[in-house]
Amino acid sequence: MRPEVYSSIKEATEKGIKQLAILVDPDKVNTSELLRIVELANLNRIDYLLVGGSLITGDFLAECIRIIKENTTAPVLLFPGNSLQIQPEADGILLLSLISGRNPELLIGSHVVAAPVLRKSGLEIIPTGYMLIESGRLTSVVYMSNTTPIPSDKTDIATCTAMAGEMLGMKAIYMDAGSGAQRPVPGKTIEQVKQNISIPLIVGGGIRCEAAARVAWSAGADIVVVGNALEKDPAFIEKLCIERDISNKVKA
Ligand code: 1GP
Repeated sequence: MRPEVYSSIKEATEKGIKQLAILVDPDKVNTSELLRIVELANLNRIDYLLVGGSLITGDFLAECIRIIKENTTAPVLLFPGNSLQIQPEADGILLLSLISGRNPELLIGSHVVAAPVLRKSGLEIIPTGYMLIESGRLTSVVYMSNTTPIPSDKTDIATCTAMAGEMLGMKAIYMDAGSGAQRPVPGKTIEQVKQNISIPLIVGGGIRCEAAARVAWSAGADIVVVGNALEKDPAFIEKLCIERDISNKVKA
């Protein structure tokens, strides 16, 4: 049986090992593009594959997960924009509570509705404090969640929000500038948050070059998530993995 995904995230975090996750939005890839991404993910020993989107309009989600599962041994985690995206074929789910916002549906309401489905699914549940950070443009996730993101220069608000998430029992914090963000989460914000929590810190949104991933990892992100940039250039996976491996060697 596969060890729990969260245990490996936690173990790597405790050892200071930097990890990389690819986000696949099933609306943005076809089968051959997906197979190419998975092939590159395998070749470069990607740590995790996330699947989901703020709004999925096509019908490729279940098939997308099936194809990924058939072609890789890397853990596949759902990163759902809503409870329609729950798919038992994945290994686990980042069960997101949008703690940066004040929309009760996304803090607890939709989780109540999803709870029996999740229980039956057998998915590994990873309770995740999800924080949106303002990024220079109105992203889909901000619009769809009907919440106000944390201003990117308010490191104190971000830090207190992450601390509260940990105190409430979240097992990870995900700071997201949103897919296609103009600006990624600032290094200073990542650094402050990391210094004040002990659970794994996931950071994503708007990371389009190795330098941006390096900034996030060196500021304290345990897992960097990249989606959009790979849809345009799947070969970017290799550059990101080289950067991850350099970050890990520098640390060792
Ligand atoms: C979005 O953090 C993820 O929720 C990834 O963002 O698509 O901009 O890489 P990008």
